[in-house]
Amino acid sequence: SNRTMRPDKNPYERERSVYVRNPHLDAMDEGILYHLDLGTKTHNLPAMFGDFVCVGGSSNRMKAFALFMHKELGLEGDGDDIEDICAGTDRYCMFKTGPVLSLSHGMGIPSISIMLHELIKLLHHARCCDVTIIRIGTSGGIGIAPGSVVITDTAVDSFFKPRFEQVILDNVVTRSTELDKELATDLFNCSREIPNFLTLIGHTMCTYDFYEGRLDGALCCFSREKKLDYLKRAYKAGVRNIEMESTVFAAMCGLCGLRAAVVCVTLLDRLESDQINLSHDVLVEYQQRPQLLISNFIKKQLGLC
Ligand code: R2B
Ligand code: URA
Repeated sequence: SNRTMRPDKNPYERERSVYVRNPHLDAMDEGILYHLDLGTKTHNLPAMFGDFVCVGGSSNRMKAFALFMHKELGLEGDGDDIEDICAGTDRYCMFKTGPVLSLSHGMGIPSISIMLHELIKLLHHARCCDVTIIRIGTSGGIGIAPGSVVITDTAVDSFFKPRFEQVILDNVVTRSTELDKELATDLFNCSREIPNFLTLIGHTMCTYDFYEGRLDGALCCFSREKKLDYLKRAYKAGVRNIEMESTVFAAMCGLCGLRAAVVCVTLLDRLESDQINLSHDVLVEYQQRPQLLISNFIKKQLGLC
């Protein structure tokens, strides 16, 4: 395999396989990854190996990240000819630059969950070991300056609990949402070398909707005071930002043996406002912050800096 050594890792630690936890899969004669437009019979999946997987909501941003990594890793060419591996579908996009796979996941729990099922099967078919997966995204901050980057230690639900409730048939199954603490610490240590913006470790709250907890949606049935009271309780419980994918991401990666992290920039302080009124340029620069941190981390892991 073209797996790279993590220089700071105990070499005797067993490689972590990617587990699919589904006894039916082995009996299937072909594995079709429908929303990625890939399959075991049509593609040589082991050749698409990736040590690092980075996922994020928007397809353009994940393409930009792939091009940025191409440059940062000093790969040949300008990367302009980089191809979308999932070009046959417009549900998600996927790019590979060196050992880094960059994928989009859309917005919200259902969208990222569909992508993760297929990505995890892809990593399984590709016989990947020791995969590090990082979600780089945007979020709303609580009590921190806009533009700060939050590395999630634990993803929590709207009740500030580290759990994800998945409806399976007509049962509710509760899954844990702990993330890899060592990876979060490694990332935080990397951030110390990037002085341009504040990075911190905190809990991330994952909601089922963008607008229902805000004052600026099409529907709202609570007062500004009630909203602030809730967000202050969230802050007290250790929550520093809000987004819409972290709980299911943490739960699925945890169950399937992927070392996972969530790194999101905050676009506003939700204690101050709900409307995102950043200029296009500032928004673009903010969204590059998690990318900068992750590229630094990956280069370190590869022994390139
Ligand atoms: C953060 O930003 C998106 C909504 O604007 C959503 O995907 C998320 O989690
Ligand atoms: N993304 C979210 O989920 N919430 C915000 O407030 C901003 C971005």
